[in-house]
Amino acid sequence: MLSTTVRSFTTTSSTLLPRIAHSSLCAVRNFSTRANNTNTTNTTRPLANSNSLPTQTLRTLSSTSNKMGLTDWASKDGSFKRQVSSFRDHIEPNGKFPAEKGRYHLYVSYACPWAHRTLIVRKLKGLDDFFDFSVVHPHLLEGGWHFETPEDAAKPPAPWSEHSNKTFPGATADKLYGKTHIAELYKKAEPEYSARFTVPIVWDKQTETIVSNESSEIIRDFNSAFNGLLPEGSAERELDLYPESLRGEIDALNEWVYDGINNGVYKCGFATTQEAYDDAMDNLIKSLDRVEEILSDGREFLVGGRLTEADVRLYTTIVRYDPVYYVHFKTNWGQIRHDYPALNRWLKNLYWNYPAFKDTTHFDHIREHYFYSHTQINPRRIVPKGPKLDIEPLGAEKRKAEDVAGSNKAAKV
Ligand SMILES: N[C@@H](CCC(=O)N[C@@H](CS)C(=O)NCC(=O)O)C(=O)O
Repeated sequence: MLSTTVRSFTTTSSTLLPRIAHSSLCAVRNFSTRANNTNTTNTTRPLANSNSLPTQTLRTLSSTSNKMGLTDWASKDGSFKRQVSSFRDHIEPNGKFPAEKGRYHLYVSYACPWAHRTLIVRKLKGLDDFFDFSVVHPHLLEGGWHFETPEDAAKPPAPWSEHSNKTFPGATADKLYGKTHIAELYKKAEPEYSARFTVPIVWDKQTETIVSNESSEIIRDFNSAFNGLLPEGSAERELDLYPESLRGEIDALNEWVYDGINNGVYKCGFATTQEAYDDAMDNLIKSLDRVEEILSDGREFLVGGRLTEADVRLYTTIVRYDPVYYVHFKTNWGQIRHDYPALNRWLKNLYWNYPAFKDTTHFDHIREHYFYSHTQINPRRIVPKGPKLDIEPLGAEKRKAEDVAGSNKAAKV
């Protein structure tokens, strides 16, 4: 099933933060500018949305970050600045962290769009048997992301009826150590670590440390590092989400999609001044229009007539857009399903036709996380009911067209 799925990606088809301490804001601001603009950087190893600062410098970037509250995400001018990731090593065939079956573990939140990227690529590349993953509870509370206890996780899943900070269907214990919080893993890896405790994390079981907490780089490692261990000729081994010939185009697209859309929705939602919100919204609207224009020729994938990381990176934001961002982050210029027909078609195709996308998309975690966790935006923690459909079924446009035709006919009679 997966093989067929993966194979069809490669055929050409055109038919179709951060709790940043105020004292460290300056440093972060400088770093973020560079981090957000480096998608096009290509040296010997392609860098993805990363910067070239030494890992150690990045890791000790802020000495007081986590003493700040969950809501201290905006800078003094009211705009949101995402923290630069600190752990920037790579899994690579003959590197410090070689590709080996069973050696690594992935820590994710099903709610988080950055972690979601890693789950999609893990599935697409057929890496399920290569490493397992642990899933945090969707409520991001004062102590950061937390796990179910091993005792709770061992119980049969209870029907979920209320907001429970202890258990949630699909959340797991920390499968490696039974720790209660993601923060403990950061401290284990680097006792001096004092920036935010983010997911995703790739953990090396052998040296008991974090390999990387930067999703854009993790997905590139997953894309290529294990190829030599995958069956020769298999669709998963052949699948290349970052092909050499398309790198320039993918990097260029990633750069404005990251700034305007992926991080753009957060900039809208976490803005604390009208001006910062307006700027972020203008950029978001412009960027969504630009994607809509690209997809309006009916293409199935963003770049090169094949599935690439550009689709993966855009998908994890767009699939959250109508259910969450439109309301919670006030990105209400338009809804994907009603106002961006080409983007909606592209989204539905990935979700419904490719299990790696659908099976890793957990709307219950997504909704519960954002509305419950961000009390600076939603102080009463009320989780809205809608929309009626998290995502429209395939063929909805066709049915809508028929409905329109029907009502036109009725009007004439
Ligand atoms: N640069 C990181 C960003 C990851 C990130 O910001 N993750 C958020 C969840 S969506 C997080 O873990 N936040 C926890 C916190 O800031 O305390 C990546 O792309 O991997």
